[in-house]
Order: sequence, then structure tokens, then C-alpha cells
Amino acid sequence: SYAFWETQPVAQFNEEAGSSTSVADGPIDATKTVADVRQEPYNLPDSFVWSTCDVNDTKTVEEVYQLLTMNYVEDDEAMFRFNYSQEFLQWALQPPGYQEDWVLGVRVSSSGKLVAFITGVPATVRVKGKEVSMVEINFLCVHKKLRSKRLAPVLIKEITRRVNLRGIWQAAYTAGVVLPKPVATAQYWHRSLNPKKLISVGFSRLAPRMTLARTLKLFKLPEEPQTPGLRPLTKQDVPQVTELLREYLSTYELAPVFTEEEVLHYLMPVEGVIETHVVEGKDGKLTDMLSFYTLPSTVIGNPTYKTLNAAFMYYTVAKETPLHQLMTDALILASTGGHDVFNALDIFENAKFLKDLKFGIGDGRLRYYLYNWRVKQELEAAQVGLVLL
Ligand code: YNC
Ligand code: MG
Repeated sequence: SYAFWETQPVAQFNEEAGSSTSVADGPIDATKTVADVRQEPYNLPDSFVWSTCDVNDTKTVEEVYQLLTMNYVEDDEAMFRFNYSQEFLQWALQPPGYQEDWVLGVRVSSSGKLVAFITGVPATVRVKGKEVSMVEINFLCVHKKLRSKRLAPVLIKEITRRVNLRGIWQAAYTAGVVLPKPVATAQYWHRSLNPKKLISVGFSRLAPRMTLARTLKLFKLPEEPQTPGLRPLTKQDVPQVTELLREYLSTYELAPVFTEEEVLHYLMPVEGVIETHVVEGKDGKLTDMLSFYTLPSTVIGNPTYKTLNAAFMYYTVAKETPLHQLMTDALILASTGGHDVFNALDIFENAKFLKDLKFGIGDGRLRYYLYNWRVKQELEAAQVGLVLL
């Protein structure tokens, strides 16, 4: 049972799809106004205080970075832990319309040490045909020494209050854990770019009857992208790319609705953070795009390698270029850019290329959740067109 989640406006496991007792897709809570929202912050246990974190402040972003580097998401075997860079955090947490007080920390009153964190950014998400103003919740983290003390529910309630104060009543989030109740479940796939290092850090193993030499040959990629007209995204491309993306994402049941300002923010290349390329046709028209973000992981307790450098597939539109060719170019760009592995979920049309392009299935699953929005029929991964960072 879920002592906390059972009290929240989220779909519960005991609601049967299509049963006469469950109502239609839509909000779960009664409609509220900002005036109904509690004015006082939730109480923290004694000796802790709320702290809004300004990630433009060099000292603060360093503190957030350290908390996450030491305490954020690990794989099941505790071999790797996400290592979001400071530049990544600044990018991810300040899209158009971001709210300073949605970057929420908890500090020890006496020392000021940052020990817990949660964030929200605004987004419009279309779910089964309805455009909903939402917050995307991410980076929920409690210091390892403060685990299992019910701090996470307080963080969630306080960020909810702060979001509600701005008139937003729905949220989207992803997590590896099972909570009431996934709107979709996706699986990670991994494409080796630097097999020697991946084997050495224990990320992958030599397949039976394979030598290292044969493995290197198997994963070898061309040195240069293959698609004529492929080039990095520039500011001038943003109106066309917005149109391309909006049209493509409209085919999914759960997807963001991007404004030009959001496309500019989320897709313009930032060194070591986000890389986007477009395909320009002979007439100057943009026909396709690909993008991936950089999210390294700390290799826990490895004497030789400190970090594993991973590229994560972001938004890709293959309108004229075959998808597997565009994705091959993404792999080449990620590889020449120093990434060791390329990760992709089985969302979008990705099932069409994952096996052909030599991705191997991962062990972790990623669940998609909505807060205060019921979806009666769980979505297939292939109906999902939303990537959360
Ligand atoms: C999780 N990932 O089930 P019940 S993903 C949500 N998301 O509640 P305590 C989670 N809830 O079962 P700990 C969760 N993990 O009693 C656990 N829970 O109902 C639930 N890990 O709290 C759990 N980051 O404080 C239980 O647990 C309750 O000390 C237990 O803290 C949990 O960012 C955590 O994986 C995850 O740092 C902070 O383990 C800690 O263990 C940790 O006793 C490593 O909590 C890092 C990690 C999570 C990454 C992510 C998305 C978060 C979404 C949060 C929900 C947002 C709802 C929408 C709010 C806005 C609404 C509006 C408008
Ligand atoms: Mg706790």
C-alpha cells in the first residue's frame, strides 16, 4: 500500500479501466482557485528549513550539483549514479515561464547544508487530445542519510502548493519506481559507442563467443554523418523546427505542445548539454531534425574510469530522411562528441530502429505519471511523445 500516494489526486490501482465507477479522462480533484490554496508552507521536521535555490548563483548551483551527484538516481546494482552537470541543471530548470520558487531545497537550519531538493518547470502537455497546463516535476532527491523519514511527501506537497499558487493543477513526472498509477511504461535501450570502456566499467559484457575485436567491429560507425544537408540548428531555424515538431508530436497521445520560445530554449545547442541538428533540403526547407542531451553517470568505485558519458535521445523528426538513417547520424554525432553510449526509450516510433541499430534492451523501466489527471486506458509506449530530462 501507498500511505502517501493513496491520499493524493492520482489514479489508484484499484480503479478498473472501463468499470462503471470510474469516470472519464480528466481532472481528479474538484476544481479549485488560487484563493483556495493554503498560504503557509508545509511544516518540515524541526531543524530543517525551506530554501528556494537560485541556480544562476554559482555557489547554490554547486550545492545542488553536489547533492545530486552524491544522492540522486542509481541503477539497481548501485554501479552508476546520474551526474547532471551544473550547465545542464541551469538549462533544464530555466525554460520560458520558469518560476524561481519551483526550485525548492531543504537545508539543515544550523549548518545551512542542502539535504533535499525538488523542482518544477511549466509546460503545456497534450494528453489524449486535451491540452493541459502542467508542471513537469524532476530532481526529487533526499540525502542518503535522511532516507525513509517521510521527507519526500513533504517536498511533494510543498511544490504542489507552490505550483497551485500559480493556478496550475496538473503535473507530469517520470520515475523508475512503481507508484499509483502509471499512464505509460517505457523501457530504456542502450547502443554501445565505446564498447571497450562499457565492458571495462561493467556497463556491458562481452557476448558469448564474441572477442573484443569482433565486438569493436560490430559497433563501429562511419566517421561522418551520412545525410546530405545535415547541420547544427541555428536560431533562424526555430520557426520551421517548431512547425515540424508540432506536426510530428500531434500524432502522439502524450506529448508536449512547444511554443517557438520553448523550442529555442530546449533545442538550441549548448555545449556539453544539448545537441540538435536539422536537415536542410535543396530549397532551404528543413525536412528533418535530431537531438540528444548529455547526461553522464558516475561510475561508483571504479579505479580507472570516473564517469560514463551517455547521450540520451531527445526529440527527432524524420519526415523525409529515413528514421534509421537519421538515428545512425545521431549515433555518429554522439560518438564523435565523446559519448560512450546512446540511450533511447521505446517511446515514439523507436521500436522500428532499436534492434536494427544494435541497441540492447536495458533492465530499468521508466514509468510516466500524471498528477490530478486520470487516463482510464493506460497508453502503449509507442503512443508516448514526451521526454522528461
Ligand atoms: C518517487 N521517485 O512511494 P508511499 S524521479 C514519487 N516519486 O510514498 P520517504 C516517491 N514518490 O508509498 P525516501 C518516489 N520515490 O508511502 C519514493 N516515493 O505512498 C514515495 N532517491 O517517502 C514512496 N529520485 O521520504 C513513499 O522516502 C514516500 O527518503 C516515501 O525519499 C524518496 O524526480 C526519494 O530516485 C526518491 O532521493 C527522494 O529515495 C529518495 O526514500 C531519493 O520516506 C534517489 O515517497 C533519487 C531518486 C527520484 C527521481 C523524480 C520525479 C518525482 C515526482 C514526484 C511526484 C510529483 C507529484 C506532482 C507534484 C506537483 C503537483 C501539481 C500541481
Ligand atoms: Mg525521508
